Amino acid sequence: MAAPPIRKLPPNFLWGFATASFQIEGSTDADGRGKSIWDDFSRTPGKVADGRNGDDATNSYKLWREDVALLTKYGVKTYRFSLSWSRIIPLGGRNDPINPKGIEFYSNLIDALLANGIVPFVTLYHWDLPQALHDRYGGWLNKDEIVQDFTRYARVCFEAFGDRVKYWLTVNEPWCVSILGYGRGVFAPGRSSDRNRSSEGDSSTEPWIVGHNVILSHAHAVKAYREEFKTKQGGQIGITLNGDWQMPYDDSPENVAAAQHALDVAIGWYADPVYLGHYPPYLHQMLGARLPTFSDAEWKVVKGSSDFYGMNTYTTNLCRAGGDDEFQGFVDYTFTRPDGTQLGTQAHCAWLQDYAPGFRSLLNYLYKRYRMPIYVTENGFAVKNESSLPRDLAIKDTDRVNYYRGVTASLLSAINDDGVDVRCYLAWSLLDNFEWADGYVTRFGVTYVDYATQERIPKESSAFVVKWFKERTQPAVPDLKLLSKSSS
Ligand code: GBH
Repeated sequence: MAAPPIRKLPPNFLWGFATASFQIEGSTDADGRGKSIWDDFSRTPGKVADGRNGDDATNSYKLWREDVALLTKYGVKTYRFSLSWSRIIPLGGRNDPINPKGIEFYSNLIDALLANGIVPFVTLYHWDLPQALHDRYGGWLNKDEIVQDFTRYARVCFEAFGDRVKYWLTVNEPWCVSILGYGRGVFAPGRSSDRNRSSEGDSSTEPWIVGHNVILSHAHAVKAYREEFKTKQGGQIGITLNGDWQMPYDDSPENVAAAQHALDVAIGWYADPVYLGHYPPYLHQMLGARLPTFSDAEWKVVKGSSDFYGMNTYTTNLCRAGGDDEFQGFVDYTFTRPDGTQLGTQAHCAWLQDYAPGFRSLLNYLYKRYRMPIYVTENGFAVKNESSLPRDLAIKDTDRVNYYRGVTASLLSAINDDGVDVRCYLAWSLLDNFEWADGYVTRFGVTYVDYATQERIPKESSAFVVKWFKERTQPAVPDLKLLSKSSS
């Protein structure tokens, strides 16, 4: 009997891989780049697990042509990367000079992608704030300054690249920017009330202020795009939020409520203002006067300030009421079910297990609540102990293949059976890279990076993802005009 026909993805579905500037570029002092808050933070002993930093990363500032060749070989439709603010405006501010070399670097990358039929999907901010803005006025803590400086930076990028870039993300994962940078203090700039970790910071107020300021900065960048560029350039712009599926530990009412509280703090904190025009009631209840407020004029800018829902997701948590972690909404996360079994295969990071049904549930939840087309802008898995294996074994990344097999099946069901409007799927990541506070030991790439030589070697997961999407979408079409230009 003939095999049933393969179920397709919608026409024009975008798929590909994602990266971020500080995680791959290296060359932190090349061509007039200014410092970012991750430069010195990652060089400070104790901040990064393996004691390494972002000075080299995957050397993509120098090897970007190899990265484009790899993407071309894979045959992706799109590539998501982020711009380094401090390469483009080394001191970051609205009156500071633009660095032509920074513009040139990204301009060449964009041309090379287009020449190979790859749609550039560009993030403006993936955590590498110019150090000068932090030193000058406290960076994200200072609303009036950061909103203006971020909006000007965004304008410079729309002006320089918007003729060729039609997909923009303003900020990547504001929960991480706020909570990890200004609450737990595990990410740059490393502020926290925990005096073992940081000499400065107030974890009870700063993360909520930073989150608020990120929302407003994002919204003003979108307003600038819509008013000054969109008609001419015709692109789309939005924010992308981290958020894992939160499942009640059991069906007790307090744990069912806990799962919703976890969603409210991880996702609703940002998504409710941007898509619905208010903060989640639970956030008001939890924070009282510590939750900053928007004026009516600000709400007008914030509400509706995203053309799509940008979704980064990795795992599912089982949620139980209680615990003292405000940053999780006073909800305890576990992977251990009431019967003692594990939710799924454990990754190298403690926070990640493979549970594909959660991916489908999250898509359904977000689509029902926010009613926006969804772009999955990150999703991936770090195989346990991958770095301790010789590379010919590491590239046989069966746990990662299984992870992608599960989520792609969930993706297809969400689209075809549940009617969720998903238009893009980006796997994290194109390459193993600088995994922030985890250093280089945790690997998320579908391509292995041998850090001694910077050689890139496709893992089995890349073959799985590529084949799966190629069978369900139309091929990428090179821009022949640009092809001759970029090869000359
Ligand atoms: C993404 O964040 C990032 O955008 C990307 O740069 C990164 O490389 C990738 O994931 C893989 O980590 O409670 O301190 O243990 C994913 C969202 C949210 C995952 C916070 C880890 C737990 C942090 N992250 N979460 S902690």
